[in-house]
Amino acid sequence: MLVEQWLREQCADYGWGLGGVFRSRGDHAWPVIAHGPEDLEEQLTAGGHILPLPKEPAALANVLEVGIVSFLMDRAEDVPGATAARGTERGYPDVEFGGDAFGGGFHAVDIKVARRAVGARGNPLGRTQSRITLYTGNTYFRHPRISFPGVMRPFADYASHLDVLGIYTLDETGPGRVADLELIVQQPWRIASRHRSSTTREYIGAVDRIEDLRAGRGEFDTESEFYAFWRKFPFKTARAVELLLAKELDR
Ligand SMILES: [Ca+2]
Repeated sequence: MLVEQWLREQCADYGWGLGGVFRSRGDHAWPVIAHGPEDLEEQLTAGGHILPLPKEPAALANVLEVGIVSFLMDRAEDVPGATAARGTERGYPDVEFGGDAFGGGFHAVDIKVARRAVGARGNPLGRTQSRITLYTGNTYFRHPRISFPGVMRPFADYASHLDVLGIYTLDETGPGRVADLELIVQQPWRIASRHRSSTTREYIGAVDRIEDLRAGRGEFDTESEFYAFWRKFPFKTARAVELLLAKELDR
């Protein structure tokens, strides 16, 4: 079974389902009897148990990522002969899958969450508000045979790399903040641009038109062209790389 295909099938079933932050103290009579998920949500909201999720993009993205990773790990548990392991908070990847079910080897899966850009009147502009970051360019990606802190194994040891993109519209009114969540599964090189995603950090950026992300229509014709371009890109040398080099030179 191909991981990419499996991920697409799971993501098609994903419902956001996080309605806010739960606060244990509320203001209502006990016991609470609910007749279904909507009724429960209504009663919890009216009873003062639900606080809104943060609107700040990085914070909200983090909550979304945790939800998506947990969902995929649960799904992998149901697949005989599959393994799943969660990555570190700031490392790469967010989760890795392995086992005979996926053809052996390890598969890196990273979750990237992006907000839809909207115009002044709330009209969708068909692109993400900022470019999705595909990789940090000057560490594990630049030196694929080296083990870096926070990275589960050297980049080149993965049989495949896949991204799950979560594209949403910010909902200012609801406590869940997320509307129209769309999940897209792509190989990173297929949605890569030739632009950085940050002017200050060493980040490789994706194309920003949502239609292109959906179709896997990036700015490179082949995977090797993508790697050649971005591994030659004049990023700053990372501190972790300097330390590794110094250690080698002083041996
Ligand atoms: Ca991520």
